Amino acid sequence: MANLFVELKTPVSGTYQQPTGLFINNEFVEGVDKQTFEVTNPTTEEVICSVSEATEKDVDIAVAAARAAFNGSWRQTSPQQRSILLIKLADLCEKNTDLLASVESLDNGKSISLARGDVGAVVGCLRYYGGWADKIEGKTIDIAPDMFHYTRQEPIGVCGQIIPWNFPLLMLAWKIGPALATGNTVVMKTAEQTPLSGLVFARLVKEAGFPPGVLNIITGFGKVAGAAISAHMGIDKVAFTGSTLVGRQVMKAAASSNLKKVTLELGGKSPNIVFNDADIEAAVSWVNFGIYYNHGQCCCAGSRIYVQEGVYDQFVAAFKKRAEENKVGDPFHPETFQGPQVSQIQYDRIMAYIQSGKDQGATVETGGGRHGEKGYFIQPTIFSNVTNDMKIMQEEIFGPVCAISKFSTEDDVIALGNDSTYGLAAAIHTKDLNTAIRVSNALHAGTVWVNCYNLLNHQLPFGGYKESGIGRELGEAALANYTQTKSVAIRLGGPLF
Ligand code: TXE
Repeated sequence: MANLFVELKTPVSGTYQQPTGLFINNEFVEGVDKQTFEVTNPTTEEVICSVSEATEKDVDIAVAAARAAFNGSWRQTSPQQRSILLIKLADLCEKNTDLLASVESLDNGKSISLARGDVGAVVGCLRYYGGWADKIEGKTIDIAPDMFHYTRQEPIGVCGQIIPWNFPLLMLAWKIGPALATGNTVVMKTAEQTPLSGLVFARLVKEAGFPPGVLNIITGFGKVAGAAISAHMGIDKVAFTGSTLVGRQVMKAAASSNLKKVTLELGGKSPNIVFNDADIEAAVSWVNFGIYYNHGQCCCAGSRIYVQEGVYDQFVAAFKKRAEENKVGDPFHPETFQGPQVSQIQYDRIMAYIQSGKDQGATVETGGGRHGEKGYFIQPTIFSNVTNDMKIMQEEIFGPVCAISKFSTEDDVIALGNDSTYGLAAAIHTKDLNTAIRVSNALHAGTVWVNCYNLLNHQLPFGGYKESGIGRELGEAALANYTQTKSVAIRLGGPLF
């Protein structure tokens, strides 16, 4: 039997035991084929450790565990007990904030301050859905005096959940929170780039006292384990966050297998609009945060910046200065804002987009190259004089790169803002309430921020219009993704047919 723990060290939490197996039935186990893959530290480009690689056979085992728990122990767990378990898990995450955050920084490259923020959001999300667990209610519907009708909101069953690497722990919490609160069981596949924090989290799942099989966390590749989840006949629902390309594949696999329910949270190319009457200093600050937060690796990143002609020059000069002040470097340094991109592949993709911006004639205001010599670091980059047909204005770059363009009228910017296949988020900076409401109503986006950016909260639904996704995460809205309505009609007497 292989040792499925390895001793690792982080600059913040010191030495800890990192699990490396698949978490199935509350135990860490080797994959059936005993395959493993290497995990790379994006700051140093060195291998951190290897973890188990799940194959189709392991997905089968995890699904069987989740099915047994769904039919057995979890069904017998009352809603109030589910609530207590989720809140206990939140408490354990809070207690282990430094450990979880530092594993996240080590593996993903995000700064330790952002990683601590992520853990805080995980805690809030789990507590919030813990609060919902015993408030899932049906209705009585009065139809006829000799009948009694009511509805029940029942869990869907075994849920497959596939998450990306940009917010490894937070995406996990967003997905398991509503799924477990409503009585489902889960097979979660974390991203191959960032498997470590999910496995540390798995230890806390066991410590919190969840019955075996309720939450299984497996590590592996999308094309193998992810595809096996999407096509599995024993999975009743699949929830996916990732690229639009793979989102389509997940939906196709769901359709051609057992028509499992599908929710998708996909990419974005969100417009961030600055009007002439905006508080420019505040707008600069939010635009900077909107694009460079999490190194631009946000599905809702404000990557298309439209500035009205009266303040264009002033805004561009101030924004350039601000972007150049962002601290890029070692994620474990307390003042770092931007660490490395997650992987060599992402680094190369982003650099190719930067090159395409240069080739298509946009102006590089700042950045446009590598930062430092080692690690996947990219300079905060601003392109100005960008037109809507350019690749950098249309495609999701998912890095610290934004495109600025000038506009004249409100109608113009609404048309430009909506000229995208995506519709995840948008923002408006103005002091005029009428403008704020009119434009936010007109934009095709699932979230609109006014005079701020990236302020997500577990109480507020989040999700995409158009090709940015299907369904909503967070808030009460997410519960609908994980329940199905049963109508019950009881005859109280009356005539026979
Ligand atoms: O995403 P993938 P990648 C966007 C962003 C980024 C691009 C590529 O633009 O540059 O996608 O990133 C699993 N069946 N977003 O390649 O491949 C995979 O293992 C089932 C936006 O990393 O979509 C991982 O767990 N699953 C996004 C997850 O899908 C499959 C966040 C995401 O990987 C699979 C991430 C398959 N065939 C990237 N192939 C957001 N919305 O926030 C892969 N996966």
